This record gives sequence, structure tokens and C-alpha cells, in this order.
Amino acid sequence: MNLLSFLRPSRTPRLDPSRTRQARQAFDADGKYDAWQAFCQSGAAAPAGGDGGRLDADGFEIVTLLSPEEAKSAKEACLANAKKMEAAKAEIDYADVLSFENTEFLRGVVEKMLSPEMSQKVKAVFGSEFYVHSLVVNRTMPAKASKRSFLWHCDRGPLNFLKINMFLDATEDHGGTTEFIDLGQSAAFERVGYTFGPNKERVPDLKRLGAQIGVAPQVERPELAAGQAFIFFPSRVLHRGFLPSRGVRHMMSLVLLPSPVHWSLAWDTTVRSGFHDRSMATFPESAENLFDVLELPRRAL
Ligand SMILES: O=C(O)CCC(=O)C(=O)O
Ligand SMILES: [Fe+2]
Repeated sequence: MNLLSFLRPSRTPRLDPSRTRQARQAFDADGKYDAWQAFCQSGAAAPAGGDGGRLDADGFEIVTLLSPEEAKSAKEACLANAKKMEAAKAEIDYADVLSFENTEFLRGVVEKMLSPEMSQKVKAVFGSEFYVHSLVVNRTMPAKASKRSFLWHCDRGPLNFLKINMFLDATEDHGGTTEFIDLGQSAAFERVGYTFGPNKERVPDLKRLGAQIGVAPQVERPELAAGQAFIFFPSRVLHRGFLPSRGVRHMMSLVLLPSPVHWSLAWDTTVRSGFHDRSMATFPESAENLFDVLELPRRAL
């Protein structure tokens, strides 16, 4: 670290709008994820009633999915069933991913998370059924420096994918949470080319770049109870993990994608193949591969 970096506490990232546009295009158009969603919608019986609420308007929302007691027993079940707990990326030495022989023991928890009310919300924003594409359980320890997902970013992936990040213990217990800005403000940072930039250009504070582009970021840093979750569009709203300061944060993260079949049928398939446990919130290059994931007859999109 040189002296200049002390004088510039929050540097401005290098921006590349064409890289941003290309990353957006890679999934939705080239990767045919738009066509996949349209295919899933075409089979939907009727447009889901209701609306997506704050999720639809702002791109994120806090939902209560389990009671604190249920969250505690889900955490205990995860810890008891984990065959390994280790850092998924060497440079992130403060977070471990739990891996499991089989995730069927979590079906009951997932059923509670995807209650009729939540299913309705997801179907309203997708216009179709949905399935669990990825399931990740992790734990984050207090650390000094924020890296990668603890710096402002959008996740690479289709425009219309959702994450449900459920906290298995309370912010009160460890000090950790996730910060968000809304869809409208996130779009302004996308237009100037911050979104999907290289990892090394991610920043812990958006104020300085915001000032340059005439946006005063309204950062929300909610405190969650155990069993509460953020449901959000990770490729559309800027977010960053906020490190715990005094305890370990355990989180269960589901990635949802549009589906032509009900999630419980898809679960049967992906629990047997191990896909949702293995996919680690990444996406096949072409959405046509999702037919194979769900073991449905493959067709061109
Ligand atoms: O760990 C967090 O709070 C943020 C995680 C994140 O960036 C994500 O799940 O996409
Ligand atoms: Fe993320």
C-alpha cells in the first residue's frame, strides 16, 4: 500500500460500459435465458395473481421464512450433515462453504421457505413456475478486510434470476448482514459501466463514484432475525455482504430460475443428480442445458 492510497480512502473504480453490456448480453440474449423464461411462461396455466411487492419495485425485499427456533434447528442439521466446511476460494479465508453427501435432509426447510405466499411472489415476478437451481450453505467469520462479495457488485447471471439468502442466526448475534441499493440507483451504476467490472475494481463504498455520476446512494443495511431472508435479483441490484464483527454468520442461499415444472418435481431430479448442491450459483453458458438439468426432453430455444 502506498501513501497515495491513504490520501484517497475510497478510490474510484475503472469503468467499462462495453464490458458491462457484454456481460448482460452473454446470458439474456446469447445464452438464451430470455427465451428459456418465455418458454416457461408459455406453459404456465395462468398469469399468477398478486404482485411481487417490494421485490418487484426495488429489486429486494426482506421476508420472514422460519421462526428463530426453526432456523436454529436448520443450522444444527446443516452442521451435523456437513461432510466438509472449507473456503470455496482461497483468497476468501473468512468464509466456508458446507458440502453435503445429499441435500434431501433440507427438503422440509426448503418447503417452509417456498411457502404458498413466497411461491406466489416468485411466480408473479417470473410469470411462471420456478425451481431451485443452486443451494449453498455457508458460514462467515469476522474479518478485517472485505473482499469479493463483501464489496459492491451484481452477480453474473441472467436478468431474471432470484436469490433467497436466509440467515440462520440473527444480526444481533454476529453483527453481519447484507447491504443493498435499489433497482433504480443500481441501473445508474450499470449505465456508467461499474456493474460486472473486474473483481479488483469493486469498491466498499459507492459514495465517491456516486458523486461523480450524480447519484447519492441510499444504502440499506437491514438487521435480520434468524429465519429472515433477503429475496433479491442479484444480477440487477447492487449489494455487498457486511461482515460479522462478533460471531459467525450462517446463511442458506437458494438460486431460483424460471421452470416449466413445479419446484418439487425439479427438486426430486436435482437432489438425485446432486446438481443443485454442485452448481454453486453458476449458470450453464446456454439455457438449453437446463432441459438436461431438469431431465426434460431437450429442445431448441
Ligand atoms: O454474503 C452476503 O451477505 C452477500 C452475498 C452475495 O453477494 C450473494 O449471495 O450474491
Ligand atoms: Fe452477490
